[in-house]
Amino acid sequence: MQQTRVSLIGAPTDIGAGVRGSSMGPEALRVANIVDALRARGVEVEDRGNLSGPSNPVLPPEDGYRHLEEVTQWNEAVHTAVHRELGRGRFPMLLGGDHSLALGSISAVARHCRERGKSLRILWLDAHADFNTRKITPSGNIHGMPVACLCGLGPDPLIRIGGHTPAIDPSWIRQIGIRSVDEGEKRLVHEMKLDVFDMRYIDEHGMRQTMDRALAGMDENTHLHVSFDVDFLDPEIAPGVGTTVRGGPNYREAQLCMEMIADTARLASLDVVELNPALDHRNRTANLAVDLIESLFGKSTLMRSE
Ligand SMILES: [Mn+2]
Repeated sequence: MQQTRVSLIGAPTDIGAGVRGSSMGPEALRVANIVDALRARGVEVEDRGNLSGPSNPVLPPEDGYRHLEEVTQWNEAVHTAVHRELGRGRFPMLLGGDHSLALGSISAVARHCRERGKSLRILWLDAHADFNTRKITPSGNIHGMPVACLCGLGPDPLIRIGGHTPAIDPSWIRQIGIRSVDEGEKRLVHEMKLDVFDMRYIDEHGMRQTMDRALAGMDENTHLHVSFDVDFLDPEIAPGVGTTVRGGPNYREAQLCMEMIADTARLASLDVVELNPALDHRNRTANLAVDLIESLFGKSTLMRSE
């Protein structure tokens, strides 16, 4: 098997979030030894350092959006960087930053897949559906909108990133771990027929069956992208995020989720977002994120002989 070649891309901004601090996420992941952990998995790693962009002006919403211009600039930078790494045959790993950055990242992955005739599957690991729009958002924070924007519902500058609107088809997404959805958002998620495995589904069927279903139907031509919002995890194990919602996957469930993704051998790009060191305890959440990323790259907690 060809060696995986990962490029780390730091995007130190909290421009799309309501609570500040995820701008420190990339450095916390580096401090948690993400580079060495990946190398120990036999992965070739290059750290491309951090992208730069506008600072956070901390302004109220304007026409339903907070910081639209700044969010656009950050996402254009992310899009360019992610697309460039994919073109080099490398695995882009976006270290956020808040989840609005998935717009730039996933639009780049989708563009790459169009260019190469690949099909795309996106796993959205999150406590939230991130499917808000201007009309239904309570806050105007764009980190609650990236899935809607990717599906073509959002402000022009954001839905046009990558030059193809919509950037993706809703049928490519599987959302896992969802447990907090705003009222209007719920209706939209149903209208767009998003495939959602919420916590009730995971409680009733277990993580094993959830992942079996979420990963079903891929083949050797599928590019698998994971967008990992750290608030996916239960706050008991992952306190270092700005938007904790109790009742998320525990450590064992999260490990199984990551291991089953690794088993497919299709993972080709990753976002790690919303890690907020300002709210963390001794970098515990960053260490956990790195631990789970190791599992995504094939480190098994189980005694398997295979
Ligand atoms: Mn999110």
